[in-house]
Amino acid sequence: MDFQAYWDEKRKLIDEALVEYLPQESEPPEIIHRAMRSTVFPGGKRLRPILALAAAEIVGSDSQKVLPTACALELIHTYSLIHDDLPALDNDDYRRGRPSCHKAFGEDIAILAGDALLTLAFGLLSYNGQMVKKGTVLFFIGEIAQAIGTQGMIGGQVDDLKSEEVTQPQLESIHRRKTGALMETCLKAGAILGGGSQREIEALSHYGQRVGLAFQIVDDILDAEDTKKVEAGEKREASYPALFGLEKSEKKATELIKEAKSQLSIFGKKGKILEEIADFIRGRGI
Ligand code: GRG
Repeated sequence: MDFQAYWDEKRKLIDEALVEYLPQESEPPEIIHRAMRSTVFPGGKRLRPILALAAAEIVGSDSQKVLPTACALELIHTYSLIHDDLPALDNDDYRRGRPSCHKAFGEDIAILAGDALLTLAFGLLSYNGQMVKKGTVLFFIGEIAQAIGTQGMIGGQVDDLKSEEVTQPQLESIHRRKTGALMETCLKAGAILGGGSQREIEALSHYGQRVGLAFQIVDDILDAEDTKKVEAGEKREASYPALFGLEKSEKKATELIKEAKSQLSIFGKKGKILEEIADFIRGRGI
């Protein structure tokens, strides 16, 4: 199966499951359910849940087994976007070409919609206990809480907000926590819940760390090249291009992708899809 067909198939699987998992818009209180659904759908690339499904498959598991968890990871990602767009944080009026959640529903509902998606995600993680051994699910819930809490995504975001000048190690630490930790956890989700060996879990986790950091560096590069943002004087200090320039940033992203792909050698030919996903992250297609 070619890469685009693989992506489309997984995206469909994830979207159909999300339709089921999210409360209906007609269910009271309607406004919050509308706000949740209108941010989750039509949605973005669905990269994080696809990483989870691909990791499950590479360790020989049926991807259906990790579907609720993969969807939970997408809901967590969506919550972070809603909150990040708020006036108190990044103050973005648009998300994926449409009014951001607080622009469409008001700040009060946007805050609550983000909270509700996060809460629903933890419910889904525990629901996965029907398909996977409960001890494994409990262990993974701990992993995800760690990845998105103050030692992970939230901590990285706090340091990004509060730091004025950063050194390379500080910047790398911000990126690894803010963006990389959730992405690494997506790989671990597939590997752990899919029943991978310790060696496989470690390889996928190392792959996740590298693609996670590369993803954020590519995002920094795209931001720095965005003429509208440059003209508006929107320069992010805590970014690779601000610290190293575009050329070095491009080189670093390419190196990380190469390193990520080398982690897949233990899987032989089965590693092809994750190799292609790594290239996709570098090139940001789809
Ligand atoms: C506010 C709780 C909270 C956390 C903030 C991850 C994060 C930390 C905020 C999200 C906003 C942001 C700029 C993150 C950087 C990573 C990034 C570019 C996310 C967008 O991910 P894509 O491109 O989005 O995968 P789609 O639209 O495809 O889902």
